[in-house]
Amino acid sequence: MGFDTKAVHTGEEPDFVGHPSGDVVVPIHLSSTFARLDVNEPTGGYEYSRSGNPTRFALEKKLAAIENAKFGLAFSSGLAAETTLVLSLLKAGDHVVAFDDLYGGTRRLFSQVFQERFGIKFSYVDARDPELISAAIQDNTRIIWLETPTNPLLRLCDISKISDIAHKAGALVVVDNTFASPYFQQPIGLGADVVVHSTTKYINGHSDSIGGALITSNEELFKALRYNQNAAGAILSPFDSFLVSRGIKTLALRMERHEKNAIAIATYLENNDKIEGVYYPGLASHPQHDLAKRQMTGFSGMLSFEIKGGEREAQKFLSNLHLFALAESLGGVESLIEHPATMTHASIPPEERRKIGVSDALIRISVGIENVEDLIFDLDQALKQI
Ligand code: P1T
Repeated sequence: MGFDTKAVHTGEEPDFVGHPSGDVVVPIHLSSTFARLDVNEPTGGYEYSRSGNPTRFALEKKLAAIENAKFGLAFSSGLAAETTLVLSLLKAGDHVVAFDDLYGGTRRLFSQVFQERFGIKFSYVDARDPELISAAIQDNTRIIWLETPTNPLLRLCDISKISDIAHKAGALVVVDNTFASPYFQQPIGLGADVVVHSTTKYINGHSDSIGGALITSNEELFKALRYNQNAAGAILSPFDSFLVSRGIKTLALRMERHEKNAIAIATYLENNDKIEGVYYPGLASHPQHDLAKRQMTGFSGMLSFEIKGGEREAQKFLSNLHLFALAESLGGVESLIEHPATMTHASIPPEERRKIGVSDALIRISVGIENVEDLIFDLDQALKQI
């Protein structure tokens, strides 16, 4: 079945037995608990909505289907999904090798919470070079944690190559697939063990729900994740589960438009003399363009660039915009723009940021699905004023 067909139908097949009304959209089951006829057995298969809820389960089935995997789990945020994954797989003394360019909140969770307070160790390496991953692996390395493309520098890493290295060393591979979305990249098929999503972004796509997901085809792993999802309790609500299911139905259409607009904007920026460098995997000038073509089926709608000058010019440019909202987050239908050094990545110490390459002149755009001429007009008038 094609991606777009699964996105519309999976998890929401009309069920004339369970719901004789024949709903073509999964109902929002708000009940926090479920009555039973017999003390020994939950009659309808559900007990309590933290452990299982029909609306959430429908979404979880859809999430697995669109990643071409077996099992999906939905959480109350991307970071809640990440926390549950760490709780499920790691203990004090374990070691993780992570891409050095990660969402700032992920690095904060790793460094400030799990390393400082729970004794789990993290090494950050430039995963563009798989040799650096090999070199960082220790006897106690349990996870290789990747984002590709990365937030905010749009760097890529080779999922299959790194999966081979990790599996030989007995480590699992986690890929945060938020920036590509399952429409353009499916890491499980490339060898990854678990996919992480902030469903807040492309998957929901309308900037009106915070959520996260874990997806795997490994049954043993799934059971551990399901156990800890219930034990720790950071589940997605029934109403948000409905919203995310609805969002997924248009994911294929939205991603096509996000990409088309992003290519046009990246090309415009690359030819503007007030811009120093444009980071977008769809540009032939991107150093990993070939890997992007091999590993992804499209380049998505995220890009970043350096404005000539520095923080002052960046801030002036941002305040000149009318159509782009100056806001954190990404992946919604509306275009957003932000300054990573003071916004999404402010929690990373400045010297660490500089080491990775997140400069004070860096600006990140989440290209929406508006008319691209309007978007370029807005960027152009804002650049002309600095
Ligand atoms: O915000 P939340 O749903 O908890 O997801 C965290 C998260 C995880 N992974 C990636 C790649 C992300 O980009 C995020 C959230 N990022 C932003 C809010 C942002 O503006 O970059």
